[in-house]
Amino acid sequence: MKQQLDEILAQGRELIAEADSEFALNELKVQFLGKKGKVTALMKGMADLSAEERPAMGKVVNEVKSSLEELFEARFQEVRELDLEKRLSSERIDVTLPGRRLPKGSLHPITLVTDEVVGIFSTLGFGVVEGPEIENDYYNFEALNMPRNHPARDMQDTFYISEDVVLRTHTSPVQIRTMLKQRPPVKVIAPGTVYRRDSDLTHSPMFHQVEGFLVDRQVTFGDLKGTLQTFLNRFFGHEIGVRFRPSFFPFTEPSAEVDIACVICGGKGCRVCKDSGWLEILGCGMIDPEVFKAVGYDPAVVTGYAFGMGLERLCMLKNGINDLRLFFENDIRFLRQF
Ligand code: 2NM
Repeated sequence: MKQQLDEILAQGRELIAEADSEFALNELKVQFLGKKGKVTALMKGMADLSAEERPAMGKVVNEVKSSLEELFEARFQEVRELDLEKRLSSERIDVTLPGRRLPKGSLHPITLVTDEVVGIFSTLGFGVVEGPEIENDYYNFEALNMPRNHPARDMQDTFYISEDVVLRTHTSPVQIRTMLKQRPPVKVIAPGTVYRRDSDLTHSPMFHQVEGFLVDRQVTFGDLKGTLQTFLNRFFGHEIGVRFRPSFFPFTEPSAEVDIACVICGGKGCRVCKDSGWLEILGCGMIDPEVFKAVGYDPAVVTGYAFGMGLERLCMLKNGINDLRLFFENDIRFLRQF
């Protein structure tokens, strides 16, 4: 029996040294030390020994068993370390490699001019207000001196949601809401999206506007002219020719349309200005007393000016863009240039 044990130990020593994975070692451990293993079988055989032989033999069996256990434990340790080394060398990460860059987006050109226009008027002391794109008839039309049956609110131009609710056709209702909330002096601009039933090469049913107004005692048309000239000079980056032509809006009296000297030909005449040398760029006027009455301001005490401009046109002139549709197609090759 002693000889058998020595053989088992020698065999175990050899096989354990050869095993090169945790899996192989586990299998081997079952073969030697498991319930049906070689060592366990010999221990059971001790029952046949005489009482004198048994203690000495028991001691040898235990020694072999613990030797094997030690061998297994040591080899397990080695195999684990080998495994780790193998993984470290095959799965190595080069931390000095440059990272993968995320593609960077850019702001839409209309967003950029909106921010620029808002920025210029902010330095001139205007606050910025916003309001809903779905508006009550009252704020969009009635309070702006456009009673029912006024041609400007014809079904042709307005998206009606119900009899009394529309998609705002301009940002003026935001001005009305502001006047109803604040007492003069008030000096704000309202940038935003507006909607009109109009769709061709030069009209989109959804477009963008900035409107502004100032109400105080003794505001004059001269104040309006100075403010707009200053704005246009800053926006186009140089002193720019400006002319005011008489016009009509229901919410201003007197009213004017403002032209700038053509930024393409400098006033000589070209295709963009249709050989006139001038480009229409915004509308403006002195706020009509009827509007003041609607918001509870006393027209005998205060006066005010107001103006409005389309941002798509402003953006096209500034960037030499000749097709309105480019703003709404979201072609990445177009957008990337801003
Ligand atoms: C324009 C032209 C002229 C305008 C008027 C008002 C308000 F609410 F104060 F009466 N807001 N905007 C106005 C005046 C807008 O856009 C071409």
